[in-house]
Amino acid sequence: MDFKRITTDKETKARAGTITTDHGTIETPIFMPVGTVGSVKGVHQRELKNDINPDIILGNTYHLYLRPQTPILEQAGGLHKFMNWDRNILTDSGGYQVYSLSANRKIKEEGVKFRSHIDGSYHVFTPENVMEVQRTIGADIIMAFDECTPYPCDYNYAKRSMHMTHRWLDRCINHLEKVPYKYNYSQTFFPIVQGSTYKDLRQQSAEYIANAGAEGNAIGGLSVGEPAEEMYAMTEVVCDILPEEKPRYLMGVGTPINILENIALGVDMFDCVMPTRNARNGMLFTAHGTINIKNLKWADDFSPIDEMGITFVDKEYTKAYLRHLFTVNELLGKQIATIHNLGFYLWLVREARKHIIEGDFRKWKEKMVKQMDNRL
Ligand code: PRF
Repeated sequence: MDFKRITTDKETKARAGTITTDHGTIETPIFMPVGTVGSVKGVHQRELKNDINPDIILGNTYHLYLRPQTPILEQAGGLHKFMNWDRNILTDSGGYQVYSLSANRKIKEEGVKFRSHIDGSYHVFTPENVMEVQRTIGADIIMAFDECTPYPCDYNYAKRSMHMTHRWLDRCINHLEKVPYKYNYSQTFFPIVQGSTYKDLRQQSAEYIANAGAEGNAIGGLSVGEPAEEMYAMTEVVCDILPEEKPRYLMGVGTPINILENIALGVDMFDCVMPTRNARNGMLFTAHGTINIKNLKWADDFSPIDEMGITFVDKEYTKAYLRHLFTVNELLGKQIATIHNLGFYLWLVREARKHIIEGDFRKWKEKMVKQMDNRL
């Protein structure tokens, strides 16, 4: 993997760059649509590519390990082939989903024992087996196995957990050396900073992670319910320590405003279920604020979904029609809203990149943050 910084903003810490892997070049900052179980929910790969056009999407080790399971992915020749996606994929390690979804999880030094949220069956994730599963899934970027602490989190728990995440990191790295790539392209490994909302722990963790010398680094444990100001404070502390010549990935963030604020702090990569999940509940993100398309006020609004939108749905359908689809619970409504929201998120990061390169990112960001903080 190769990361090139094209521009570093003079007024903020924002960067514009490119990440190149065997599956192509990713322009950063980037938002990665979430394709948890090997599909970006409700979106054809063809629409994803032609209309939304992200350079990279995200998959989840936890879900893919449970279904279709690794032997099927191996027979398919990896997730790219299985789902017919020839651009980049990043897989999360399960170090978050196992805590948020599974039942009866027991966290020990060895790993996490948990029960599947699907059928209650017992499983164990260790740093070692999670690396093997990620080799088999075959994403271009694979993540360390970590513990994402909840918010709020007692200081002593956060500290013990952070040290365990660091020991798990060493085990991930040792094991990866023993397990070769499965397919004819390489994989890049990203470790994850933890430390809850404690500045000293975040500093310690960022130093440990930076020392691991990986090709890119991630920030975990944020956007778990803490106030946005605390998240930004932690991102700032960590970005000051993580090497500037390597990409930084802030996991599971967030709202359009969160994304712009964190880009300003030096983050290059984001993922979040918000544009896809909220779309399925009728929430649309636009440059002028959020819309709840189910509201009565849209019933006779025959204007396009989003005059400024970049995807075909924005101009081909009206708000009144989309509201109707939600009212009668038609699948198509969720699909249209998902394409709109992902198109908007990708537009937002591309605009951010353009303004970083042009040198007026701070001013543009301030205007956008104000504008997007509305309910329409
Ligand atoms: N760890 C991992 N994945 C994650 C997170 C984390 O802390 C988060 C936190 N917002 C989202 N996804 N492995």
